[in-house]
Amino acid sequence: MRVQVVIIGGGPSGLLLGQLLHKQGIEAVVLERKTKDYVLSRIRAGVLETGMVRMLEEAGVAERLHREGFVHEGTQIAFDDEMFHIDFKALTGTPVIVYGQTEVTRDLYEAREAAGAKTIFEVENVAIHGADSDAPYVTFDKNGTEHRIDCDFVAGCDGFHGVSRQTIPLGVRREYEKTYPFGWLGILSRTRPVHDELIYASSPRGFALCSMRNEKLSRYYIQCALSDHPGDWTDDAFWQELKRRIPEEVAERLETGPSIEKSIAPLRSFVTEPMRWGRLFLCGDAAHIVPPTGAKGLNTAASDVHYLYNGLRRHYQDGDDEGLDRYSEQALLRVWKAERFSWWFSGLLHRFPDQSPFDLKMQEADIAFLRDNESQQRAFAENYVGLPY
Ligand code: FAS
Ligand code: PHB
Repeated sequence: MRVQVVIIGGGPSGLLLGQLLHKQGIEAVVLERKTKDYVLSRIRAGVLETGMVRMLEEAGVAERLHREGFVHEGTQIAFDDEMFHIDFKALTGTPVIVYGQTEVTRDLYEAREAAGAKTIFEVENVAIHGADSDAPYVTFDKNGTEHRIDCDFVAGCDGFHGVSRQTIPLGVRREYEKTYPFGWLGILSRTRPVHDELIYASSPRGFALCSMRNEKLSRYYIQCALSDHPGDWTDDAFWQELKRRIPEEVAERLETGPSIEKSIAPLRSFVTEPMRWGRLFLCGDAAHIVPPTGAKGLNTAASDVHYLYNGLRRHYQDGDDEGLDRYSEQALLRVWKAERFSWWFSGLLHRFPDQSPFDLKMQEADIAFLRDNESQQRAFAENYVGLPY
């Protein structure tokens, strides 16, 4: 088998890239380790930057997003029993859209199937060969048979635990990592969201986030110990802890109910450089990870896809390789700004085990400065709604 581009990974990065390439007549096959149902069972991001929305519109998969997504013109920041609003629309002219990553992925799969584009699920032992040559190819096992696909390029969209990043030799790769001494315990519940905007809350007991998927589906997170397991938390214990971390007047109107999903995500900042090695290009979580505080994970994957898609399009349509040659440098410029914002916002709102009283005073002063200073709010809003591509 031969295609122009092999895309490893059938998450949002791989599917968005595949859909954009398909619309330009560039043939790509997606190799996915899991089943489609498994991919769609993962509950992850919830907030889309305008840039990502534009990418989904360009891919022709934004119709349901615009019908069912929630336009949010700002967010709430709560600390102790106080809460203030940051007005994205007034400060930047731009909103964000709340629409779950699961739905984005579902829309992309539906479009891919409608287009008759090839996705191979439940592949095993994927290996990339000759990435630093002019004739790369990918091998994988499916139902006990080894297969080979020859191609022009390989897009590594296989997430943090994938094979693509590991294919780049250690002597070539530079990795930067910061781990956080806590995780996020998240639940999904068929309850009415407690507020019509997201609430990012900092309290002496730790961070909490009140989010949503629709008018009857809420998504909540609380900072938890790395040693915690979802089974350690009953629904009631979660609700009681969440109420302790958000302002009293909000807690009083919190609608509780059974969790339909409960999981813990570790927090990590991670970047690998370069994001290209020969004819292998890394996209999304395969190249970088952010703590979810700033809602940048999925959205930074989208800007990687924007750069790579346009580089490939110009290669095939204009014989121009500048976009591909500049891909890593261009993508990393935006990646590091997303890393910085996510790291800063996580440091602002979470409680760290080794924090000194002085550190706490700095956090309080930082939050108060964000509350009181318009230029700080504008800088926050510009980062949150998404820096330019
Ligand atoms: P993904 O990891 O989504 O997709 C990679 C795909 O590649 C997967 O389907 C995987 O099965 C497949 N794969 C892996 N290895 C393979 C192989 N060898 N062969 C074939 N296929 C392979 N971001 C936010 O903005 N907000 C959040 O709240 C948030 N919560 C998160 C919670 C968790 C637990 C995780 C892990 C991430 C979270 N993220 C969040 C970040 C997340 O949304 C990612 O940024 C987003 O999924 C990136 O998409 P992809 O790059 O496609 O990677
Ligand atoms: C979510 O709704 O899952 C969500 C929203 C904003 C974040 C992280 C997660 O920063």
